Amino acid sequence: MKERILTLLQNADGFLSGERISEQLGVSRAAVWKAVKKLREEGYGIQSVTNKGYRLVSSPDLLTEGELSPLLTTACLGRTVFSYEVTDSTNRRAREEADRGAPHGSVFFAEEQTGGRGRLGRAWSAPRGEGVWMSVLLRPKLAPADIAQITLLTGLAVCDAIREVTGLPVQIKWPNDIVLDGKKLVGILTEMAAEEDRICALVVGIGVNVNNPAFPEELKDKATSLLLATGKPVSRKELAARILLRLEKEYETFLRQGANAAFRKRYAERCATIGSLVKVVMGNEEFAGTAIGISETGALLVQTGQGIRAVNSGEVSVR
Ligand code: BT5
Repeated sequence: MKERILTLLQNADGFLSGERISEQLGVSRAAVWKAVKKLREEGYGIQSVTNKGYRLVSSPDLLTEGELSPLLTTACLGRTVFSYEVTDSTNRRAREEADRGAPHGSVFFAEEQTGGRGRLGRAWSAPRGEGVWMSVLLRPKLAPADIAQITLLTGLAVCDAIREVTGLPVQIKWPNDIVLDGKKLVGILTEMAAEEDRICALVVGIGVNVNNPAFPEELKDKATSLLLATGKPVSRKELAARILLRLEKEYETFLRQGANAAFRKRYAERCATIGSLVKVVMGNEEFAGTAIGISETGALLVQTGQGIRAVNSGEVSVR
């Protein structure tokens, strides 16, 4: 009901009388008034003038279907939206809904995550309303080995989307971070549900620090946000719409061409790790070298004194 009134107001050219709304939706004037009150509580600016009716004057920066869909230009990603005020982790929610049959391209947003996840059981800080905390459900016809590439192409998509919206020279830190001046702005967590050698569902979790005014003590020196970098608030819904468009393009190109030379070149141009001296820790082993590129399977290629090593996983730090 509330959503239907919002759509009417969004599409109206000026004022819409309470009578028209109640007629169109087949509900009482009192019900219209109650829904308008609820929308105002959510942050919508709705003007009401006697004898004229209601007019939408401003909308909050919410990651909901109603706010996102007018901005979306994708064919598929974000056409089904799940929005939560508070949840533990959008990645967990996405996996749950994937089991219940949610379609390819579904997107899960939370205003706040109480159990946001990073890799290897690490935690992701996701305070209320400050970032884009989202997960995208993909149902690709790919082998589990291709999952690394999905993380890389997501990094490239998010990096380009942030550059387009803010103009900031953000860069990728292989494999799953986006950084600005050496501080972490975005983390990506790709998880999958696979059966034998087939991926059933892939959940791509993306956490972007957007309007965080500050960070907890333990993150203060290593994290940053778009607000801290630009000095002004950035629209989360516009950024989310742009990320989805870029991600859809990268994903479709990957399905057609794989991680071909053109992709690897574009990735290298955006990647702060490539061209740097790095230290790699893989299990008990530790070595240093110069990162020179990525392989066709998404591994980081490191030139060492003993030749080129391909790093599939492990901790890589820029020296
Ligand atoms: C990541 O892990 O960077 C992946 C983060 C993915 C988060 C998204 S949010 C939506 C979706 N739902 C989820 O539950 N997760 C995804 P990793 O590379 O392991 O980095 C984790 C480390 O980053 C932590 O141990 C902290 O040191 C640091 N960290 C935590 N929160 C941060 C934040 N908001 N900004 C910058 N750094 C942070």
